[in-house]
Amino acid sequence: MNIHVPDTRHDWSREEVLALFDRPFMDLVFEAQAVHRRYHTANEVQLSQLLSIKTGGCAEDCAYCPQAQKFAKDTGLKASKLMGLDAVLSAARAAKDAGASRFCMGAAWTRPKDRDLDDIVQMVEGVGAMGLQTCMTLGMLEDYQAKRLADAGLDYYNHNLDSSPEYYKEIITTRTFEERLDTLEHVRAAGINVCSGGIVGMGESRDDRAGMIVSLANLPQHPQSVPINRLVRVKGTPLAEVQEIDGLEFVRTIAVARITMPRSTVRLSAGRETMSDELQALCFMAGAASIFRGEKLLTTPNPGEDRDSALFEKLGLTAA
Ligand code: SAM
Ligand code: DTB
Ligand code: SF4
Repeated sequence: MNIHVPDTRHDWSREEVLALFDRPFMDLVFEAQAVHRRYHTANEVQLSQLLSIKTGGCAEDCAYCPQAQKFAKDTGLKASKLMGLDAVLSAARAAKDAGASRFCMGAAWTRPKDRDLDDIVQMVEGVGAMGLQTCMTLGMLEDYQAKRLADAGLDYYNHNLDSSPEYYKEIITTRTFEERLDTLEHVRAAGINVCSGGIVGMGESRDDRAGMIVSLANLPQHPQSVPINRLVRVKGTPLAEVQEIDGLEFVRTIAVARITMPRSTVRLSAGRETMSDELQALCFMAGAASIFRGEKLLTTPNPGEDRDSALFEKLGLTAA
């Protein structure tokens, strides 16, 4: 089947997106790479670095997440308080020296308290002053909180839809899909770039993966950044033993995100630690153009500098 993909649409049906998923693999990946080259620089991959500025002890019950307090006795993850400004700035400086262009700070909160935002604003200003792009992921945001972050110069806010509206309910019971959409609306209205994607490999169906992409692609504006995470199965979380998603199905998900949101940067996010070079190469072929660098994501391992520079060298990729 040949689907004509015009510039930027916001009226995708689940059937259409499923039809993309159903295409012969080579056709799908070829088209994804063609779309990629129309709007983005070929062979260039943007490097972000994560820092968990407040780890664990979270009141939400996201079944994938090692930071939920509910699973702490099984994961053994220790909660910590919000990091101090100096420690955050020195981590950011090290990330910049190592080649990152964006610094993403994550907190295991349902939502930030207003008094936390005073500290957060200083972090945004300090990291931004180093010439790094700034990203925060702090949970749900009210409109006035988003405006404060925008005034501080925050470049991106990450808040994932995580799955389809239906499967979301199987994964998180403490807050709703609609609340997620409200936060994205507040971020967008404040003029901050939206970073929103999801996780695949949580036991969802292809229909759910299509539903997640439809929800992202039919937002009033496509998120500027779309992270596609492959579940990191953490011992002690309810999803620790779930069947791992087939690698080629993961590549298909990246390709479909690429085609449906042509101007967005699709990010090959969590899950690279257990991926072969070949699987990552297919993800780049399918239009992924951003990764997290460094040895750690928020709490789980990531490939690290040596493996990544060897991979970039082998593939002729350049870091941006
Ligand atoms: N607490 C905030 C929130 O949930 O919005 C921000 C931090 S939270 C850890 C950020 C995102 O990390 C989640 O939305 C989820 O998509 C991703 N994530 C968490 N645990 C993961 C895992 N085990 N594998 C893959 N992605 C994960
Ligand atoms: C996103 O989509 N993936 C990143 C970032 N946004 C915050 C987080 C991945 C977390 C993986 C599990 C961990 O290291 O705790
Ligand atoms: Fe808390 Fe975020 Fe983890 Fe959910 S994903 S448990 S909100 S830290």
